[in-house]
Amino acid sequence: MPFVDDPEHHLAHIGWRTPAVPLDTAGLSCARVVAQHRAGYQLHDGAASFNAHLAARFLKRALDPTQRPAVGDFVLYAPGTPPIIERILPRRTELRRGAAGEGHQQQIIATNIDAVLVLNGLDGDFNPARIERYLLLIQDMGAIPALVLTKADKIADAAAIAADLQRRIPGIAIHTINAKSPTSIAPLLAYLGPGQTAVLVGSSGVGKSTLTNTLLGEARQATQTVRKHDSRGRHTTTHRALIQLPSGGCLIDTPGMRELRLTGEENLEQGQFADIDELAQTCRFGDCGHVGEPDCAVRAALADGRLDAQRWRNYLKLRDELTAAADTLEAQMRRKGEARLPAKGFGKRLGERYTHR
Ligand SMILES: Nc1nc2c(ncn2[C@@H]2O[C@H](COP(=O)(O)OP(=O)(O)OP(=O)(O)O)[C@@H](O)[C@H]2O)c(=O)[nH]1
Ligand SMILES: [Mg+2]
Ligand SMILES: [Zn+2]
Repeated sequence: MPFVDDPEHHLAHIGWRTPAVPLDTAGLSCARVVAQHRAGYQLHDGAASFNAHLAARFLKRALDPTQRPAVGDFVLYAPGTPPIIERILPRRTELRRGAAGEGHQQQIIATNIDAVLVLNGLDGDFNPARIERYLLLIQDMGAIPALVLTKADKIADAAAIAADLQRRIPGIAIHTINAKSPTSIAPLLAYLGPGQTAVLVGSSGVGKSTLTNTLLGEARQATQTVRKHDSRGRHTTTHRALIQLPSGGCLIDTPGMRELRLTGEENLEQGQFADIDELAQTCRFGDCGHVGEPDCAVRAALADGRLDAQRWRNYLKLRDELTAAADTLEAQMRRKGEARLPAKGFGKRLGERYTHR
């Protein structure tokens, strides 16, 4: 970590946690990326926000987009008109998703975050399979995942739905809220103390910006009603924005994601699906396909209700998708001549493990 001169401790107000040590940063200053839009980058140094441009090397077309500055990054910039972003400081954490298209495989959603709050609406948006997909993506990134069920004020049995869901995703905190009510959202402040950064993710219309505004205590982010017939949002938020909260924490509001692709580095053997993997290992045949073989532990668990049928179907779907994504990622790295395994170190073994489909 390079040393950063922050005599006034301003950076602490924008989520900087390493003790600032005055030393040579070769005429560069430090700030955090708080927004990125068509017009360029917006930085904040804890005292004020300002626009900045990227140094030429970040603009090379061949550059992997994950190596460009992203919202949440601490960067070193050369002061001037305009300020020029020269370097990205090492990221504490990164939230990535798979990217559509041929070229590059992954996309950064946010960096240097401590908690990922996954929002799901208790209206027509409610979707446990999508929640499991989000949790899989977050699993090994080093931030705490938590689930936020919004619009609890719109239905009668919110607590029962949350309890059901908790059985499906044990070990993950679930908060059931009305995003418009300051008292209702108070438990979320636990993720947003001084120095902490949390990111809000979820489909359009779930209430990410509504929650942001309630945490802020003012209507800064635009919000819009959802479509009546299917509860879908209207893609109101168009770029990611890091916002300082009165609680001392930082919150990143994001645009609703249309599609949530796996990166290819996720791990189905550990985490929320570990029980299924364990179960499958007790089938009589080591290569059991779980489709009618004798002494199949998975079929037995499905039959007596120990394994939820919808959860099993989602597992199979995610497994197939993960196999394909891992293959693509591996091929891409081979093409680029990169010998290293993906960050989470999973791609190689995946093909071997899940060949029996
Ligand atoms: N009753 C109720 N309405 C909510 C709640 N949360 C959000 N809403 C409403 O849902 C609509 C969509 O909320 P937004 O905050 O714009 O949703 P978003 O997740 O930011 O959507 P995008 O920016 O499009 O991704 C608005 O009309 C909000 O008032 C809630 O907990 N209860
Ligand atoms: Mg929004
Ligand atoms: Zn089996």
